[in-house]
Amino acid sequence: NQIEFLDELFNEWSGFFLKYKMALTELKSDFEIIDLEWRGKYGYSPIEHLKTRMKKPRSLIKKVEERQIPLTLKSIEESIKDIAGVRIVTSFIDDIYMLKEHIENREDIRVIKVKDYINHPKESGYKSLHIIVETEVILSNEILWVPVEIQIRSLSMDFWASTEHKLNYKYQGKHVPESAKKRLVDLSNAAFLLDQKMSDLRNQLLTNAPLLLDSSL
Ligand code: 0O2
Repeated sequence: NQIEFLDELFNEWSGFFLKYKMALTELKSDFEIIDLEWRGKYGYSPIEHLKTRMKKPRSLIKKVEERQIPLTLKSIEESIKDIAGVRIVTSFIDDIYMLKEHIENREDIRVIKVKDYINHPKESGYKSLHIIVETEVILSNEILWVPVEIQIRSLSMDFWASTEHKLNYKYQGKHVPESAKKRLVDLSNAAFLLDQKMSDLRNQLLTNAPLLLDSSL
């Protein structure tokens, strides 16, 4: 009957999302450990803050429709790699690439694809480094490698992206005026300039007085 069918469907979908939740728990703790290690050893961590998110079913279905993927768990699993997402925000641009290198060197993470929207920004002005990885999840009697999208960006790139997202949300389904699009690109460039100036200042301070790099930075 219908209740049993819905029950079964619900169990199947909850089971499907479980491994992604495990992967996020794993990665969050991995990066929190790195953060503790860096703060303890050097008084400074490249991680300003970190968030995890599971893709909302509505956004998942939208992507499935756009890409014309069959609505089966198997094909969704094979085609969509950002069901689980981690966003790491850093203070400086250099920290983004330092974290990338760290991720590439970890044995419990396999890098599948790197999308560098910092050196190659999107038309919207969006800047961020996206790394699609598979992370190791150890269960009681098996090991899973689960895909996760890690987005790494600076505070100012994050400020731009979240504000732009809110502004565009108001226009959902409607045409965003060209003048507004252009201003958003200009604002993205202005945010990037701030990043570059902060990096310059940091490098200058480090060259003149390396000890200034302390936890208050
Ligand atoms: P949500 O809510 O985060 O799930 P692909 O075909 O895989 O190469 P895809 O999957 O669109 O392309 O991946 P892409 O473009 O590398 O990254 C998509 C995600 O990056 C988005 O997630 C946003 O989080 C972010 N993003 C990309 N472009 C923009 C932009 O112009 N503005 C903002 N604010 N964020 C952007 P989703 O899937 O849209 O949503």
